[in-house]
Amino acid sequence: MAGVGERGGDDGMTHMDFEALVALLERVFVAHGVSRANAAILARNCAGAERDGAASHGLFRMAGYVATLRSGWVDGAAVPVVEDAGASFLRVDAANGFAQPALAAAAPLAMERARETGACVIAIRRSHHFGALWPDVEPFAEAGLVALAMVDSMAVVVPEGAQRPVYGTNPLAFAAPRGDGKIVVFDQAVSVMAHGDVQIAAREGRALPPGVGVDAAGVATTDPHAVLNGGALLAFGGHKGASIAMMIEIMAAALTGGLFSHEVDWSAHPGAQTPCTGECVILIDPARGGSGAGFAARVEQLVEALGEAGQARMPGDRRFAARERAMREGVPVSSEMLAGLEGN
Ligand code: NDP
Ligand code: PYC
Repeated sequence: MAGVGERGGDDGMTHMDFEALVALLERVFVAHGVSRANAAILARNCAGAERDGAASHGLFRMAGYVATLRSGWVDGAAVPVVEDAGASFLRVDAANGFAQPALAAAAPLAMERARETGACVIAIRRSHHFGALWPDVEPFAEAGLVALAMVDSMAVVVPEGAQRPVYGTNPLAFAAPRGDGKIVVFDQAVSVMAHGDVQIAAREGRALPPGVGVDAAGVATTDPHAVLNGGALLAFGGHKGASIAMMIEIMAAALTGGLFSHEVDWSAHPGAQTPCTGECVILIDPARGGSGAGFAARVEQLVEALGEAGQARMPGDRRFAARERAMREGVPVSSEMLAGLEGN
């Protein structure tokens, strides 16, 4: 039976009020040892991905969070420590906790510093990131700043010409203000497909499109199981994407003091799925640039030019449309998923 804030449908889906979904996920996190403060951040992040139709990092991930917490690999109650490393540089020790609470701890001071000095680097180490990256940049752009975020993950991407995976699926997200209080935003893995989407394809018995990955012998395959069991993903754009993967390893790990994707070793923690690596976020105050207060208008001009040239869809458009629909009609959640979450 549908509970408070829920509406059952004929299709076996319950349309949940977003805040009710956040509250449910918070309860799951807290039940598995996450502090209330951290649970509030992680629950909003995961529910937000589901609301936005970003299935690879939505509710599907809850089982992985729970298994990881049970394994003792991550500290859900970690208290991040923000260290002042210079006028435009904050270091954050996430203390083997999740990256999002570490970013939240640094964000107010980082925004202040970006406005005071023109920019601020947030270098987070010893952090677990298991979510979508756009929530780490969107709020900054909504506040008028340009934001770039990078995370390394676990070695599942084979470098161009190499024999084994070294890079993570390393997402890169960017957001900037445009006219009318809107923002431009993109968020993409460096692999042709996110590892989460390969897992979903495997679970649903779907083949992968050609060009996504290789099997354990390095031979191209469309079998998601072959990619997941000893195979590897390819970087988008061949050597060009691989170089971006390398940059993200350097920025998110070497610069922050976190681990490279290939250094993640969770073998002593069966069930662990959240890579403990690092995250680098760079904030820029666009008012310091040559367009000054006209920056957002300049971005809008670019968006208009893209539209006039025939680009019908901007990155973020699909998610924003899904978000609007879900806020109006509720977030669709399958009965099976809902039962699992309610049973913790
Ligand atoms: P997608 O390939 O689905 O999308 C990448 C970006 O391209 C999005 O901004 C998307 O916008 C945009 N886009 C897609 N199609 C078009 C189009 N036709 N025209 C214009 N723009 C388009 O994302 P990925 O599979 O690469 O990544 C999925 C998620 O996985 C991301 O949120 C990422 O952060 C997360 N991830 C997290 C990792 C971690 O370590 N925490 C590791 C790897 C991935 P829109 O969103 O509106 O569709
Ligand atoms: O989907 O590639 C992925 C991923 C890795 C870590 C979290 N998500």
